Amino acid sequence: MRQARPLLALTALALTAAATADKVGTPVPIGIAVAQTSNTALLGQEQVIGARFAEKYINARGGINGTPIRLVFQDTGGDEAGAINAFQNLITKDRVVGIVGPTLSQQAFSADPIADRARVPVLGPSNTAKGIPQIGPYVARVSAPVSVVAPNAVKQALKLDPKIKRVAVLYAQNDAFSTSETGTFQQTAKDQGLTVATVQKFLTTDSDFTTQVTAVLNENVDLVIVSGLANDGGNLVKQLRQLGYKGSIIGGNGLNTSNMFPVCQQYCDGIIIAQAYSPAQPSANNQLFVKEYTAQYKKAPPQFAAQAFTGVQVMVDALKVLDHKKKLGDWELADLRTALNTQILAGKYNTPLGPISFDKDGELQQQSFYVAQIKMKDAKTGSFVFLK
Ligand code: 1QQ
Repeated sequence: MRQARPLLALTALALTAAATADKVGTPVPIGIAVAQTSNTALLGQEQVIGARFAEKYINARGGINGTPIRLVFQDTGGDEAGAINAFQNLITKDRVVGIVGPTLSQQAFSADPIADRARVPVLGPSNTAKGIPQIGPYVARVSAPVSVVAPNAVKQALKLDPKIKRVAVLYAQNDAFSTSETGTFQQTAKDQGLTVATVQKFLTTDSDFTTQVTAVLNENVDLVIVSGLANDGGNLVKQLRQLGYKGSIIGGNGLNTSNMFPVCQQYCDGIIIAQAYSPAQPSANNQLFVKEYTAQYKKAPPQFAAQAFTGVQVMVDALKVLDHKKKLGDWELADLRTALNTQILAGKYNTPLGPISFDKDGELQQQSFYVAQIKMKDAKTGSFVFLK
């Protein structure tokens, strides 16, 4: 009983705060819930950079019609519990108007329903599994689904090597994105007339892939397709090469970061990865974004940074419209969250991804997709080279 008292007091305090502070804060708080720790941070780090850059870029241009934005970061870590905790903090403690996050689809299927029930709009910056926008009316995404992005990699691999016939497909069975993406890869391979010689499973927590690699080598395939995350995927590619695999390799979206280079080192060389973003996308908005990003970070923006930037931009563009109807500081927070969700889905946006909009479910409508290939200079340094 003695231990329960401070808890009760805290709860009472929190309730009082929620009851009184129901107007929208200024600067306007926007939540960013991505992985800043765990292996998933290999992917989340680029999202932190993209979001931070958006905050600076947008506030330098007057924020929301003169009112600055303030990003509130909550680390999701790499699992569902971390994402749920981050979302709950953003919704009830930080009182954000909307959330850009989480990093993984696996996390989104657990955390997004919480925001949906609280009527807080969520924009997935990198959730590409089938079914994400269908989680609920408050869930949309700026990351195109695997069904649209992944087939481009297979077509490009066949362009580079038209003799490819036999394929091995591997995927992380404990990850929602990986199981979704492998479905698309396997279907695309069949549609392209390829033989799926073997399908191998692993876990995102695995580090030894001897069993899977041996099975692949036994099948004499000329293409291997990997759906996993950055650390497991990087180690898998490395062990494939070390044990003698010489053919083509496609990596899925979970391998789509230069933060994987320290994992697979020189063995990353040649991996083909489909892209939902290209620095060469010709819109004026993207070219200005690329120019300023490159000036600050001395390299072109990677996909996850561009998508996180886009998530923040979409929230801000929608808030600008609402602010014209009624000054943001005069809105009740709950009303603004609901209006923001409606406005996000109604708008058209000129972003680094090109012109985008959403369908009624919150699914992204985007026009152009790309494919890149990793080129390693040595064991440490490499780059993504966009293919024609
Ligand atoms: C998802 C993904 C991740 C690999 C992106 C970080 O696409 O979980 O949906």
